[in-house]
Amino acid sequence: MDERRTVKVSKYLSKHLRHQPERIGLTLDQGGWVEIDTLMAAARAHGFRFTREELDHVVAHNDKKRFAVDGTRIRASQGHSVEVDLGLSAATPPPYLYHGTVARFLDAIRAEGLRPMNRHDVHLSADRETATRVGARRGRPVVLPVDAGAMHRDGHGFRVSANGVWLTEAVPPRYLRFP
Ligand code: HQG
Repeated sequence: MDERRTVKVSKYLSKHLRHQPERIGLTLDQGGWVEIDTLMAAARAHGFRFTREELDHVVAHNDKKRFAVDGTRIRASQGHSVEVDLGLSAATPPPYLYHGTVARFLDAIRAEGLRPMNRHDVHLSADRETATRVGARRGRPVVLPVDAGAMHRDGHGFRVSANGVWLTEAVPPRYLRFP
């Protein structure tokens, strides 16, 4: 399966497993899961065909391991805008986590901290390299270290997704290190 096709199927899955399942008549369960057969039939009925082999390839080789398969079901591991309960348990973060953004957001972030915007949670990375890639989606990346150890001591909850993305509700400005 070539890279372009992998990205195309992955983007299609992200769109319908995270954001707009109703666009192809899908209903996710509370945990965000859907039967693979149902997903494939719904996609086909709405003009996008992919094989089970292609789906398995995307699940296994997707650059961020965005999707998880459990028996006959699939879900996105994180990044939803629709209401789902991923059932992730609380986790103790490393002392520092990193957020990748761009300069034009810094004034707002200085004033109000990091907010989840359209997603459920603020997404943080365990290493600078990943945060740099996240920021680079929007322009020249700026990486903000987050004092996750202090946040955790102060009672802020953290969870970590199946693909290693750290999630928290919000990051107040005092826990951020600005350039
Ligand atoms: C910014 C991708 C103004 C924030 C990535 C970001 C990640 C603020 C944008 C995942 C703000 C939200 C998430 C504030 C935050 N004022 N701007 N107070 N607080 N922002 O896409 O972290 O490919 O929702 O800096 O790899 O960029 O989807 O979050 O620029 O893991 O799997 O508002 O998405 O993964 O953007 O990315 P997003 P994100 P996938």
